[in-house]
Amino acid sequence: MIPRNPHLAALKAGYLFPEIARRKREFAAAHPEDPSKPETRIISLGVGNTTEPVLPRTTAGLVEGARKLGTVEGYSGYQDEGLPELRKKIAGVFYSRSAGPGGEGTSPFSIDEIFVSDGAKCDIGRLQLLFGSETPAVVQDPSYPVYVDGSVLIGSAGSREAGEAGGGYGGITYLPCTAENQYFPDLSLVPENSLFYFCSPNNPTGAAATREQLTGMVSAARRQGCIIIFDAAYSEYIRDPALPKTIFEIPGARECAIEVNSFSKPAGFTGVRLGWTVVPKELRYAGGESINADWARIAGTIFNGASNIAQAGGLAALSDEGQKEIRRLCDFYLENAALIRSALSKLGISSVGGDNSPYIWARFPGRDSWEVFAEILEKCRVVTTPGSGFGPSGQSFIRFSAFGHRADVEEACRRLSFI
Ligand code: PGU
Repeated sequence: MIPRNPHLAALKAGYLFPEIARRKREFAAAHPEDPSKPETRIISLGVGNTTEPVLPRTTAGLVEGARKLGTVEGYSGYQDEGLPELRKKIAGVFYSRSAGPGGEGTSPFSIDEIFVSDGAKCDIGRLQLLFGSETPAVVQDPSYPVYVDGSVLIGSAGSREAGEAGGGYGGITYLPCTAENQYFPDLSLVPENSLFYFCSPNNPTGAAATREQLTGMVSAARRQGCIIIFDAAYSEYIRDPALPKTIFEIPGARECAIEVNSFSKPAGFTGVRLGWTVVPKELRYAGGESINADWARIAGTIFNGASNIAQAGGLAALSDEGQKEIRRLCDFYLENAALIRSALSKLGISSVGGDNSPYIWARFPGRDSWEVFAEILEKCRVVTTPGSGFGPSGQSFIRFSAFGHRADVEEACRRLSFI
């Protein structure tokens, strides 16, 4: 018989979000909802899954994309790195300094530096193939669990405290991001020649890094020979104009950063599946080889491109009208976030986030996160995410997601007074 991949054994028991879904199912089975009593209905502010319908211009793009497939002239097959028009549009809309809504100033990126994907999570998994198991990984603690789990799967297993030396495997370093450091890590702890996963606006803390912080991070990465994997999945939630929306606003980032992004959270594409990754041509390995060329090789070998229907929807979402829709959708969720923060504050529970991100990070000093999760589920019938699921520094925190129908969020806020 064939042995199990040993890296699978190094993973923590289950992925965080299915574990939450399991506990919710268990609770629902023990406490069935009574349709005549709305207060018994379970409301989910757990997994960050969008809830509002895709808006009209974007929907029309999806429909048109499907319709074209049914015609001889409009039919298309494999797209590999993505529709050239979409890659050009992404380069123009997200990376031109001069671009306003729908505008495409001169992009610093050519279309062969923009790779369209089926989502940021999928690309984070595939990106790890570029570097192999000997490369140390560094993560913000707390952080989106895919960075750690993906690194474990590739063989970087075994974690160590920040600053400690590794051995054999690359190792994973956790950089605490706590109230004491305003949720931004101590960059002096970043090990040399490591892969630095960084998410801003952050999941789960909601912290959006400032230009000064990111400038410090780019210089630290260049000094230390690191590559930053910058996850900008929530960049469209940034409302403070002083905050950078992409790592490529920082001079020098082209030599040390890869950026992943997604249509999931801004356009409601969590189920449609569409994202992109930017791999600048300047990026090199220690031996001088091109990382961009290898990424094209990997994409061509184990990925056959995003759905052409999703890409037609993405193109529509980036039209002038589509971008207004994105803004509207993000504003709606940010209003939810404000309601949640205000409800928590009235209860004397301190929280951060929610102003430039759809997550609220609430502190329950001295408590175990899973215990608070269970208490909120039992007393309020509201599903949340326990902070400890995002890393050791998440202990005693709860993440509230602002993705929900307005009436559900209002009802959840009302019920929070039961804790
Ligand atoms: N990057 C970050 C930082 C995320 O929080 C998420 C989703 C993704 C990427 C995924 O992007 P896609 O383009 O849709 O692949 N985070 C959600 C969903 C949970 C999950 O397992 O992906 C969350 O609740 O954290």
